[in-house]
Amino acid sequence: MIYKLPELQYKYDYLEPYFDKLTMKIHYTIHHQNYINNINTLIENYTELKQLSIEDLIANLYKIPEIHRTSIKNNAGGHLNHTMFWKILKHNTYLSGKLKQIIEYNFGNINTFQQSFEKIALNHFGSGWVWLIYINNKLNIISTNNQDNPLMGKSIVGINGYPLFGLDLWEHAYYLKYQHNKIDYIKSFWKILNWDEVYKRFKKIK
Ligand code: MN3
Repeated sequence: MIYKLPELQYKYDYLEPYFDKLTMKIHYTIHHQNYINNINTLIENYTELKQLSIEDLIANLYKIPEIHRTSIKNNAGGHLNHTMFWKILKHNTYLSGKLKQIIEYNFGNINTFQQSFEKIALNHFGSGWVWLIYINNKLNIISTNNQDNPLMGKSIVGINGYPLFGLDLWEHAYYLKYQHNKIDYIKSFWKILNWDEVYKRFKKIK
């Protein structure tokens, strides 16, 4: 399988004023494309890996010889994380139904949930992602380093769970518009989080 940049379902300026046009363009056409180019080069000589979907590839990292394991993990993670990220961004969607109930059940209320998410995101040191993960009716907020994804499993991210959504905490995701004001970037995410897509992910795993 040759991994390809997934089509963006909107224009680079669609997420304005929260995520700016130039950041989106660079993030999608340069950063995401680079992860894809790298992973395609890295797996060129591994016939058995070439047949795997990106999800299956990151769930089977232990099968990869150590010499290439970290670089495959980083670039496959980068591709998978960004593929999810573009899809979970949309204006004017709302949290409702069973997902709203389970968030309230786990965190008390939506406000507390959002504050916890923001705090973990803000306190994450260096590059990484913050996630809402689901396992057996339980939700957790975690942050991971670099391009690690919760689907890589406990041995890599310290906990098991399916990622319902994640926010990119790399400076390339926000620095042009927000500079050092990382908290403003994090808070802007709530304005464009696509709850409809998150609900689909929730229903798929439940
Ligand atoms: Mn990124």
